[in-house]
Amino acid sequence: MENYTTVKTIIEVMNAYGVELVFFNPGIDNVPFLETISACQALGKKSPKSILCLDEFVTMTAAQGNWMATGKPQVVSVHSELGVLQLGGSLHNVQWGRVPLVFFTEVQEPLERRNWRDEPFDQGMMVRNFVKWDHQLEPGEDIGKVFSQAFHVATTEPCGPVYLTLPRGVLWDKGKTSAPKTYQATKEAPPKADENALARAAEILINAENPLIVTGYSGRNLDAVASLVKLAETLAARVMTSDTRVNFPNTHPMAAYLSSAVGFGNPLLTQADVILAIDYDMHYAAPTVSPDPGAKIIHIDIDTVKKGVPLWDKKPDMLIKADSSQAIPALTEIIKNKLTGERREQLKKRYETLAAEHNKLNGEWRKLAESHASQKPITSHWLSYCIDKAIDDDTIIVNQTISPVTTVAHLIHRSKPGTLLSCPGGCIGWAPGAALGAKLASPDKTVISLMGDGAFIYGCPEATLWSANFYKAPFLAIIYDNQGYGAIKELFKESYNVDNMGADIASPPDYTMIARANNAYGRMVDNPAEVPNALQECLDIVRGGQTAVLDVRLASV
Ligand SMILES: Cc1ncc(C[n+]2csc(CCOP(=O)(O)OP(=O)(O)O)c2C)c(N)n1
Repeated sequence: MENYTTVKTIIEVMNAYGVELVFFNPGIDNVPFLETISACQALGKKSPKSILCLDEFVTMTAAQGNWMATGKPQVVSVHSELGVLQLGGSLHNVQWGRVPLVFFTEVQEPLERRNWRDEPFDQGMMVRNFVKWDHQLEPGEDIGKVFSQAFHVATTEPCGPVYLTLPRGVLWDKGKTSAPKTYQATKEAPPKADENALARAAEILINAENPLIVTGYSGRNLDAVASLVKLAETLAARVMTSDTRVNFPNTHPMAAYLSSAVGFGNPLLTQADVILAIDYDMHYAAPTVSPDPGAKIIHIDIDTVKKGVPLWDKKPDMLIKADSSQAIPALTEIIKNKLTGERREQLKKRYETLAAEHNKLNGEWRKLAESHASQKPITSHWLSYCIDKAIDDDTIIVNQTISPVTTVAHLIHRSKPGTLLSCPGGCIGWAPGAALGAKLASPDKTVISLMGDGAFIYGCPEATLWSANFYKAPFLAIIYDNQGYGAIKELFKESYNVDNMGADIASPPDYTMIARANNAYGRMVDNPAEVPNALQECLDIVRGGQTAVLDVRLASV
């Protein structure tokens, strides 16, 4: 084992922060690092395990999936300038996902390289819009301190990616072995909500006639799911959850359902008199639905600055910076103590009305899906309904469906914390890589990724399936195959009433052959009657240790 002293220090810091995997794609610069962790593994020394991904997009996407399933900080190692460029939109996704992740490369040498304005080449600039911190190691700087600081920044809420660049000489350093230093993770206590602010929020919420709780990523703390259930039950308030996580079980009577007849728009948002937003971002492509101008907005978030994404373009009436897993139970306690007997009775009635509405809408969605049982081509309703029937409560759904997203959200039921992971960012191609990362984290669970045909191709299927096979991390990929970029076509139709803008994946590739070429099982179905059996067959194969791709041909949109 070569004695790369810098690399050994980096590994010590990773061990201190509990890093278990390094998702990598190699170049000459990360050879000492990869060589050292391989040697550590061979010698039974503590170090993260390396996972080779054949495309950089997959490294970072798998790290995101792995973090969402484990909560552990992540490391990505790619090749210099070119590796970083190839990360592409996966970096946008980890930024939106607030993933505690450190990635590092060699700085492109020679260091004298200049741009056209004769300024020194600035490698960190490539990613500066997407990271919490980037830093180029200066001569004489203590590498252990720099890496410790990188992890501290990345893992402090609101978490996010950090990029370090190291001159080649530093990475290849074989200095004298000094006594090994030990490092300790520094952890800041997350902010606690101000009690007076919570008391004021409680008052507003108790008096609301039509409150709506909107949540985005509170379910990253698994305990926050049960406490949000208690809050919703105490207040008799509906909860509209993003699909990023199980923030709130969509099986619960207070889970906000929309009518299947509603197209664009969201009446719940426009009708609410008080909105309690918890850990919520406006999505980059948020629909143009706004709350009632008179509605009061209370916003509890770990990230109150939001880097220029104000909620519905409106300043909240109350903004409370807090760790929601602490703030939600504290708020519930205050509400419980403030509720009069009379108000309790009124809320009980409201609860019954809302629960009846939830059950009615749930029934309508199911009936609609059942009515498609023999409809050809297969509909996304029937497919989602069949998936719901085929999975157990512990199955992890990794979802990046685009045009059928509302159908998936209403028909695939998730109640256990941690059993739904979706992409908070906008870069397509996330589901296969994230499923790989989630399966590596949860070898005992069934992992199913859902995506469109466009997303499957963006997701570097060969690279992802190769790693899934090599590292024995089998998952099922289900393609909602509408033979095109459905969402874009729908937008075009809506805006310009044009039916075909040329965004069809006409004469689609045979996705089952892509699967087979990578030692995965592949099956295509176009008959609705075959969907339940095909799902069962693929699940049996995945549980038997082989990745499977199920291409479900839907109507082209
Ligand atoms: C990397 C990237 N390129 C382009 C887009 C723009 N875009 C948004 S939705 C979409 C269509 C996705 O197609 P598919 O995954 O098949 O889902 P569908 O819309 O058909 O449901 C595209 C191209 C994007 N978000 N990310």
